[in-house]
Amino acid sequence: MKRIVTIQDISCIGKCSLTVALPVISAMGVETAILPTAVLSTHTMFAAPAVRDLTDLIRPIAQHWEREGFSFDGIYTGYLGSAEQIALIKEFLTRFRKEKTKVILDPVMGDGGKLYAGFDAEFARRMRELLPFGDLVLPNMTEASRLTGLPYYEPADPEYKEAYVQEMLKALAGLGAGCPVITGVTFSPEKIGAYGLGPDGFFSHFADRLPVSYHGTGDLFASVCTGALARGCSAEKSVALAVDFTAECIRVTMKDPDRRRYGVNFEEALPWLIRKMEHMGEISFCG
Ligand code: PXL
Repeated sequence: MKRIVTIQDISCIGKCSLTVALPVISAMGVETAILPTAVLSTHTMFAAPAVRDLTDLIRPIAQHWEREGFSFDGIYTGYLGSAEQIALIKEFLTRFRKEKTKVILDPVMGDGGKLYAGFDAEFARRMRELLPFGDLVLPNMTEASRLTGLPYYEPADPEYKEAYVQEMLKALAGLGAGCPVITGVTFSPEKIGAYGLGPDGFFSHFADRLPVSYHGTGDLFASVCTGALARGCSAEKSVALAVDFTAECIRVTMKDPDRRRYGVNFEEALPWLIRKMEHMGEISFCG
């Protein structure tokens, strides 16, 4: 069985970061080790969460794992709370990234053109330094714009065209990102998906767009990509599965009259993901 480690916070309520990554990647048949960077009562879209920062524990955990000789087939980083944590993650990647290790970077910083609470331009500059470690880099448009310095446009803006998305991807690749994939890309009211730049050129995958937006879908997306890559899928197939699963989670959530105002009902869609995986390859998961 493959083993990955995911490095991000625990938001106790809010359905994001580790409370999404751990169940989803485990359900995909991949051992999921965690390196929690902080514990928050909720994610930061709620007002004034209680926070315990765990920056001081990152290096001792890494040192212990090194003494024990643990290794990882994948390393997936998500929300990081400070420039200091980014520096420690760089150190971690340098220690634990081996020839066959896939590194999945989700440079969580913002959405809708704005940075999340607590982040600034300096943080974005430091996040840029992680890009050369990434085999699959998964920003949304807001994050891609902050990483590259290119302007942010809303899908309704006339400048938001396929050529703009491609320019953003080339700029990310120019900063060293292995296979940049921008999430939440949309060129029509009916479809939304992901657009990437791999070794064979541009690729994209879209699903039906529902007239809603939920927090935590970026974390779901990155988790499915991580599980699929660990199970031997190509970046393209992993991204397509992640787009379809995210859309399925939103569909399921919309049907729930008691749905939360945060997060999606991914738990109810996990059987869909497992069924889908069974159909993706006879011999190995992604043959
Ligand atoms: O979903 C990304 C995320 C993860 N962790 C924390 C967050 C956010 C986004 O706001 O606040 C703590």
